[in-house]
Amino acid sequence: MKKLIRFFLVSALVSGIILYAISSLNQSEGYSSGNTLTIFNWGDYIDMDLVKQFEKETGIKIVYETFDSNEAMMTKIEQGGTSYDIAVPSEYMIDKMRQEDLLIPLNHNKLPNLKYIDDRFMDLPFDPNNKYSVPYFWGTVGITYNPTLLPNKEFKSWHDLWDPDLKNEIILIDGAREIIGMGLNSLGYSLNDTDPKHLAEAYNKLKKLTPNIKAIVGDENKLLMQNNEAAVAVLWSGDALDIMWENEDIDYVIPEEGSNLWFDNIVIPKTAKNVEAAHQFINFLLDPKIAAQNTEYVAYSTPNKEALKYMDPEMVQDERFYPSPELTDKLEVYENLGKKNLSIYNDLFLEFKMYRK
Ligand code: N2P
Repeated sequence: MKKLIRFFLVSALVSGIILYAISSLNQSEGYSSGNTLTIFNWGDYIDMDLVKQFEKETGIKIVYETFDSNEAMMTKIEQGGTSYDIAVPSEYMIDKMRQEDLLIPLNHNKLPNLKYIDDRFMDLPFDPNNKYSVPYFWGTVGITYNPTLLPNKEFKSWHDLWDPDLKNEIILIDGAREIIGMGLNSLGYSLNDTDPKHLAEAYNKLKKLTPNIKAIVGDENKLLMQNNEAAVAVLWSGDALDIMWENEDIDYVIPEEGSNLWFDNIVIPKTAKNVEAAHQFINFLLDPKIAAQNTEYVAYSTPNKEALKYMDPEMVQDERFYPSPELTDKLEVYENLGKKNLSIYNDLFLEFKMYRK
């Protein structure tokens, strides 16, 4: 009996020592369960090597999830479920989130690298003084096309998409603001227009585009264009550049009637559980060399002016992706149109997608 007790005592001691050793090992690597950072970002929107580098440098474990539209992101955040420490909405959604009290004010003292952001991207109307958000990437919406597949076509205006020769050739990005906005812009209206008559006109105009539409998709648009499966796509500038890196025939234009200029910023949602690590991660991404590496991977335009110095000059000097302030001044930024109007846009877009089927 004594032997048995001794055996149990010794084995309890030994397993205690082993458990202690494992847990202190974990802590020295920083992988204690409390030190996790949960990130919610657009698809294809970070160099994953940087995520690994951050984990290694800090011992913080990153849980990474993606979304493909502001609306999808917002629905998930409102549902609760997962507590995200970081999210990356666009400007109109940031405005909405801050009005709905869904964001935590940032501690700028913990973000010394914020000084590297170009003033042009700071203190914008959707977030005065950057109380809640830090610039991540920016860009435009435009037309990507493959002149090799369409030798005699020119793309200058939104109207060019309605050309009957483009039957089943066009890919549209799966975004309500983008596509309803394009319909409005093509009629000479603002992409923030909320006049029901104008919206109905835009909807009818989009319906007429249906025969030319091959697909309405998210990130898959890139593969379809790269593999010459579609000749034209309406998409965000950085996706266009990414496509062009793989298929040099392709070009990108911002239509002459006007288009959208957007800003994606990083925020800390109210549900965050690791606000400290969120600040650490944001400051890490703002580091000029890190931002340069991220930009050269993601292909979108960086607001980090110091990062531009570390990047391929060809990329930075390309006016299609770094349009001058004179051009961007002519583009429109999405406004937060309010709950009612935003749902009208979403409903119209859904109806349009149903109509196509
Ligand atoms: C990246 C999506 C970019 C988001 N795949 C444009 N707001």
